[in-house]
Amino acid sequence: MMNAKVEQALNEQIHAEFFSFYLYLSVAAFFTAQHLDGFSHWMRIQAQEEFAHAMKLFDYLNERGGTVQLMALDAPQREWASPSVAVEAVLEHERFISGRINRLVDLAAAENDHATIVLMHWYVGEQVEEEAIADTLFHQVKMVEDSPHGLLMIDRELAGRALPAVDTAEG
Ligand code: OFO
Repeated sequence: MMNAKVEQALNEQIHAEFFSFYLYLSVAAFFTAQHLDGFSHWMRIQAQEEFAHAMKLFDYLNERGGTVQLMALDAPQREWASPSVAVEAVLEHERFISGRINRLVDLAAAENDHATIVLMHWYVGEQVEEEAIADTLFHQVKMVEDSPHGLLMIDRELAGRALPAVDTAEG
């Protein structure tokens, strides 16, 4: 039987992960419109990872006997002033999500929900990795911002990103 407060918070986190999915798809569409197909490819993979994060929580709630309650998604932003501003938005969003995850760990601890603490530790580690990757990409894009040649080099590199095996199993 799930703790009601934790159940509600997990449903809100499912919503946040699906919004991340939606936002990153929007960033991918922006990059496609800019003819930066490598950046777009990279963001599509990022979006798929967010979808997997949502589904991992979805499966966990079901396994614990909780009720999944999906909520409406707002339309994400569609335009950014430049590639670096778009990547910075991704970095800021990852930081925002990390804050949410940390608060979820705090809540699970306060409610003595050990299973949820263990699950959320996986998300804590994932956020460290995602913030670091977004931070590196942001700084690299800033470095070459005024050089189309540099931007195209990064674009080619990003085009080679393969979809990592994301563990969507609970726990
Ligand atoms: Fe869901 O991992 Fe980042 O936001």
